[in-house]
Amino acid sequence: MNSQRADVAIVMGSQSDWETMRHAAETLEALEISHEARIVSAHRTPDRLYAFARGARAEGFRVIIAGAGGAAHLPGMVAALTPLPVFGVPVQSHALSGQDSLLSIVQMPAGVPVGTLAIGRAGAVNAALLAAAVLALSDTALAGRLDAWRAAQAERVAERPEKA
Ligand code: RP5
Repeated sequence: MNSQRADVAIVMGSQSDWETMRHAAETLEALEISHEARIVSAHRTPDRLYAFARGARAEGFRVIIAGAGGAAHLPGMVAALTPLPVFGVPVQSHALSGQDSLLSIVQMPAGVPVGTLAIGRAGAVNAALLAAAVLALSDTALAGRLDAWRAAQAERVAERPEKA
């Protein structure tokens, strides 16, 4: 195992996905969870995909967040190749507003699960929060930070709407 290992791998199909997937990275940073982001394309770099997914557990990753758009095969292929939990983020595509991404990721066959999140930023943030919840099961300090994050979120919600 690499001594520089990170708990969470964030993989994405293209540089263009970073604008969405950075929200997962920022949420993990806010919770002080170690993570590493990589571009791994199911279609353009299939050998890289195979090597990453096959080696992810040995690299020390504990959870994988995979984001892709369009014909979004990355999360499902990663899940087929690793026993680690995989959370899929459908990136909003130009042609079909991410509905193609969502359906490509969510309709996995029984036996190969991908926890599929919402399209776009909300999905990226929530994938990070789910990764945090998984890791917090065996990390009481992180569980405390996650509780504090949720409390701060609640605190920011006004009881009444501001009227113009
Ligand atoms: C997918 O194709 C990527 O995940 C990305 O969302 C989409 C478009 O990629 P680019 O053409 O912008 O590189 O593989």
